[in-house]
Amino acid sequence: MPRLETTLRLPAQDELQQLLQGLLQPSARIDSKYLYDDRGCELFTDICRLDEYYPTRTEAHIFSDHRDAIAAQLPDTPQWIDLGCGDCSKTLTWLDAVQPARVIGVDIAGEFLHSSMAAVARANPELECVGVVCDFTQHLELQELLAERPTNPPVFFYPGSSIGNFEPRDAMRFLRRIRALSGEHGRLLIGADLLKPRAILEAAYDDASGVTAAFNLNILNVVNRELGAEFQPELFRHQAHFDEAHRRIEMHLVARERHSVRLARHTHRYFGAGERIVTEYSHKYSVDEFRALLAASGLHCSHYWADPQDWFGVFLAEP
Ligand code: AVJ
Repeated sequence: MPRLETTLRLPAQDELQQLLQGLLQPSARIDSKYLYDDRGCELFTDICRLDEYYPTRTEAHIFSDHRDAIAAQLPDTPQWIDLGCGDCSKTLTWLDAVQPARVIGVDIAGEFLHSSMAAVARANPELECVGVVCDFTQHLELQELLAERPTNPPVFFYPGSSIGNFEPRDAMRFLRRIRALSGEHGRLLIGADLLKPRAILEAAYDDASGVTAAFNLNILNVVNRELGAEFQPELFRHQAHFDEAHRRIEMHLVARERHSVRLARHTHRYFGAGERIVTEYSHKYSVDEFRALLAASGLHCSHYWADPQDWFGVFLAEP
């Protein structure tokens, strides 16, 4: 059986305080991590299969077209760290080419992580598998674990353009953390969604069949559960728009009519008609901008791969 380490008790009291504080700001916010409860993970899987949602499919093509060339640039028998591994399906496609000494799956969803690591271990009896449960966007505490195998450099695998969820300053903080854990021979293999015409971007985040709308609205059910709040999802509608100035898709929930929501004991918030809650940013980069972000984080981009349309970029970076 794989090892499972839990470095976070969730949901911690201070996280719930943060959630509440975000909802009480003049411009209300819910952290996008609350999108991913069980139902949210299911809906996100559905999103990845939508015609309009190109990132997952495009990245998968880049990976399968260049798998051996990418693997050839990685250190031998690395420790493969899948950040936000989910069901570990992306990692499974790399095992043959990379031959890692062990796989470390990191995710915030503990039970899910345990069963997916168990499945990886079952299919690869020789492979050492470790699951680490934590909110790695806040606390990536892997130094002790990595130090158990000092001769196997880490390869951090961060696909899917999840980096786009961070605002650039936080992205840099996170990448610096990865750099600090990399040692001399560590590498980062990361996927980033690239700038493209607004219509394509907006359709990807507001699909015709309404899956993304359901995904966004589901966050209110999560908040209701976590906080004991009383949001009525039907009083909000999904909106996604590309903010040119910040170069990001913003997902909002827009109040359909004025109403007041109980958030917690003795705490209500009034929403005017048209007032918004920001639920997710998804930043888009040019290749040069993303290289610059890596550089500002102390990481040098040594190789880069893209699809023929330049819609999505895969970057390999080293300290
Ligand atoms: C998983 C964060 C990369 O930003 O494209 C998909 C999440 N939100 N549709 C993204 C998402 C709405 C996705 N990431």
